[in-house]
Amino acid sequence: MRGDPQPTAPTGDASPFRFAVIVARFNAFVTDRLRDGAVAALREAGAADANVQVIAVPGAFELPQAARAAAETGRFDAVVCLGCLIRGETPHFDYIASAAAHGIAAAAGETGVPMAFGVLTTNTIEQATARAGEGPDNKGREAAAAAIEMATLYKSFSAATPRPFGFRG
Ligand code: INI
Repeated sequence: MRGDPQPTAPTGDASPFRFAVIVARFNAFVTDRLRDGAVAALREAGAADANVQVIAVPGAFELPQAARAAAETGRFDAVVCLGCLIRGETPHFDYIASAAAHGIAAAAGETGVPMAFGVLTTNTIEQATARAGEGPDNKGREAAAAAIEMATLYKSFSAATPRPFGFRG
């Protein structure tokens, strides 16, 4: 229903997959908590520690570059991108936010590796910290759940038997 919080994504089974968790250091007091939420969610869903690689980058602007480079190694089934932009803190908030969102979407489309967008874009520090606390409201957790769901979906595509066009049943 409109206005309701997003439904919790199915947790899924992360055990078959390898994840890159790419974290911007800018606003680390928030992004460290997003990272912790994402890693916890992946572990809770069965990902082995050896299959979760955390990669730091300077800021949100660098997320797409690193996400693409990670995907192109062929070593990851999904990439989780984490960052934090707070509007009052930068005159180029909109440019960085747009570059991050479009860059990550383009990298996912062009590499064929699903990428989750866990980049906070808030007006205040309070709004950012509220989305990076412990528990289900942590947007790093939400991004990790999206990555698991998308990796599972892509795996189902590769396992699917091709059917002739128009086949039903
Ligand atoms: N990067 C962020 O991740 N969040 C910000 O709020 C931010 N501000 O305020 O400028 C920020 N800037 C750095 C940017 O992402 C790049 O790292 C930098 O421009 C070097 O390319």
